[in-house]
Amino acid sequence: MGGLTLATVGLALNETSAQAGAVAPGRGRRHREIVVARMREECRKMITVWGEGRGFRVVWLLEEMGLAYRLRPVDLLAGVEDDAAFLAINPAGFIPAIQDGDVTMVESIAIMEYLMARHGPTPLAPEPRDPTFPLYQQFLHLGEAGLAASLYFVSGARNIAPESERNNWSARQALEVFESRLALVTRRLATSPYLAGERFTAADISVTYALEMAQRNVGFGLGDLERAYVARTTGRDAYGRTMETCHATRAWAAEAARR
Ligand SMILES: N[C@@H](CCC(=O)N[C@@H](CS)C(=O)NCC(=O)O)C(=O)O
Repeated sequence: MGGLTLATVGLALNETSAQAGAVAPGRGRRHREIVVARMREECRKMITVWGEGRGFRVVWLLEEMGLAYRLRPVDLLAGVEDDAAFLAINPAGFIPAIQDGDVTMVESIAIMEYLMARHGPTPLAPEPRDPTFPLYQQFLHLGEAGLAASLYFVSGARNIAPESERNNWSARQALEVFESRLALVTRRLATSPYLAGERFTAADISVTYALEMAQRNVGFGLGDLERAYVARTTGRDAYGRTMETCHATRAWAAEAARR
């Protein structure tokens, strides 16, 4: 399932409109309008992901589940003050957000839980009575609350703060929190290929994103176990398709690789 950007949706509408005329020339404008209206309705029903960043997790999940979606870019670096459409979705101005019909949500992990519950069942989320459920649930949340949230502040200090603040007390504390939580991931990977158990789940999407963030944003050196794990999770077809769709993430990864 390839994601659509809004530009691609526009193109698809134009193509369909042209095709409608080409396939049924006799039926004319009215027929084309009906086809275009149907396409618009299909697009309206499609899940919209606003912004990359942690939105990458959401797109990866959608790709794994084979659900149709479109990605609406949000440029945090340019500033969102003038992006009225986005601020109407999330007045707090952070990404990602999703729209699914009448549902609007933020928080990448909550969004993943919602999508799997509403559009599942899926093997990406073990059932509560499954023996793998407790560790699945733990690592799904640890990926954000323990790892990525801490890294966010290390990254801000290292990449954005004035020189004198780059290694301040809070930045060091955030890095210590990240490293201590990472020890739980390392211990688990010593005995299991994936965090919940033998099978890839959404917990792996959550934690893999944080591990890639550690490498790309702060040049954190992962150990052998984590590196082998990231190679395993990012080797999936759905990850490849997600990278194709997420242009900003691709540019960010390429820039980090050059450094
Ligand atoms: N816990 C949130 C974190 C969201 C977050 O911090 N997003 C970053 C980009 S990945 C952002 O929008 N930062 C700008 C801001 O917080 O204003 C989640 O998992 O979605």
